[in-house]
Amino acid sequence: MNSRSSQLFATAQQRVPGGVNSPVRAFRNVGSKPFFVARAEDAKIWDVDGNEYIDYVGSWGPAILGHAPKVVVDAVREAATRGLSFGIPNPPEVEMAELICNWMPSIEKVRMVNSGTEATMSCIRLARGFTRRDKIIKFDGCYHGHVDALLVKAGSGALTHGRPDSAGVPQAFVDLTVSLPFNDVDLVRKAFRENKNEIAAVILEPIPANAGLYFPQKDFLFILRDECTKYGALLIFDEVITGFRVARGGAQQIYRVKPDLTALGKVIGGGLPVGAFGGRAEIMDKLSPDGPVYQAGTLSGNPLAMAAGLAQLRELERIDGWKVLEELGEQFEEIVRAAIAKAKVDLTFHRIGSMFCLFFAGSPIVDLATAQRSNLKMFTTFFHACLKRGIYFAPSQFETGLISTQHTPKDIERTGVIICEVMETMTTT
Ligand code: KE4
Repeated sequence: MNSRSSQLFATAQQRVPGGVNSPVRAFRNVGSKPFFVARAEDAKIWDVDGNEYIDYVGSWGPAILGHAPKVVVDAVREAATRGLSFGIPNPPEVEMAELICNWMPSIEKVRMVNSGTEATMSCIRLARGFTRRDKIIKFDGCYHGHVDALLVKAGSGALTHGRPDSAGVPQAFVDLTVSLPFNDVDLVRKAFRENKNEIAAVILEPIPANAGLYFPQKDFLFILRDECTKYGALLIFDEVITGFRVARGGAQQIYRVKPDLTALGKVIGGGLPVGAFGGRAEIMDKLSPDGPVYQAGTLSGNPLAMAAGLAQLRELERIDGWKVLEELGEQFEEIVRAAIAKAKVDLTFHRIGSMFCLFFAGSPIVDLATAQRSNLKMFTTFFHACLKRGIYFAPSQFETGLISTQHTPKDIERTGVIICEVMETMTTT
C-alpha cells in the first residue's frame, strides 16, 4: 500500500516543480523520494506515516534549539496578537540590529532581509556599489543561495543536481565571477594580480559547509583579508550557516579575521524566514535611502520573524548553547570515530562544534575536488540504512550535519549504535 508520503509526493509533483519547494528536499542525490513531515519537536521529527527520526538536518540550520522551542513558539504567539506585518519600523527590528552588532563586532550596521540568498545578493550589489567595480571572486563548492552572480561552481543543491552552474544565468554574469579552488592561496594571489583593480569583493563561506564540511587551511583567511585590503576589494563572509552557530560571534570570532561585510540567516530567524547582512558603517551607509545602492523588502524585519529570532538568540546565550553544542559534538565525534576505526570503508570525519560531515572518502579533504572523491554509492547506502533505523542525516554527501541543543546524550548513543550496525554491513566494493 502506498505510504502517505508517496501519495502526497505524487500530488505535489503535479503542482510543484520536482514536487518540492527547494531542490535539496527532493532526495535526488540519494536516489529516492522524500518523506513528508507531520510534526517536529526537540531533536525529533515524525513523518506523515508516523515514523519517528532523530533529526541531524535541523531544517538546514535554523533549529539550533531543536524544533518548536517553547521560548520561540511563545514569543511568536504573543507577537502575532499584536499584528503579523506592518511595513512600518517597529521596536523588535531595533533590538535585533543591536543584538547582531553587539555579537559580531565587524558589523557596525545591519539590514534585515528574508533569506540567506537575499543577504548574499545584497552584499554583492553593495560591494559593487561601494567599490564601483564589477568582478567577484568566489570558491568552488561554496554555496551562497540562488543568486545569479554566485551560481557559478556552486555547492549544495546546485552541486547535487550535477549542474554547479545554473541554466538561466547570462554568460555576462558568469564572466564577472571568478571561481577558485578553496584554500588555494597561489590562485587567489594570481587572480588579484590579473584583475588588479577590477575585483569588487571576495565572498566565501569561512567554513565551507555546502560540499560537505571542510576547513580553511593555515592562514588562508588572513591572506584573503590581506589581499582584499591591498587591492581595495571587500571581504565578504557568508555566515548564513556558521553565524551564531560555531560561536557567539561566528567563524570570524574563531579565526579572528574581520570581514568587511557578513551575510547571516537560518539561526537568526528561529525558524521563520530571516536573513541579514551587515558590516562597516561607511559601506552600509551606501544603501538606500541614505546612499545610491537600492535594496528593499516588504517583509524585512517582520515582527513575528524578529520575535522568533530574538527569542532563539537570547535563549542560546542564556543556556550558553555553544558550550552545550560543543559537549554534544564531542560525544558524537567520539562515537563516530569509534565506528570508523572498525569500519572496512574509507571514511573521513570532520566536525566543528555542532557541524559535522562523514565523507565516504579518504583524507585529506580540503576543497570541492577532494570532497568529490567521495563514494556517493556508499553514502547513499549509508543514508538509507540509517533512515530505515530512525536516523535522518542530510540527504546528500555535499551537505553538513547539524546537532541541536535538544539532542540528548541518549540520542547520540543510539545514533552511534546505528552507525556501527550499518557500517558492519558495508565494505568498499
Ligand atoms: P537561503 O536563501 O536558502 O535562506 O540561504 C542560502 C544560503 C546562503 N549561504 C549559505 C552558506 C547557505 O548554506 C545557504 C543555504 N543552505 C542550504 C543548505 N546547505 C539551504 C537548503 C536549501 O537550499 O533548501
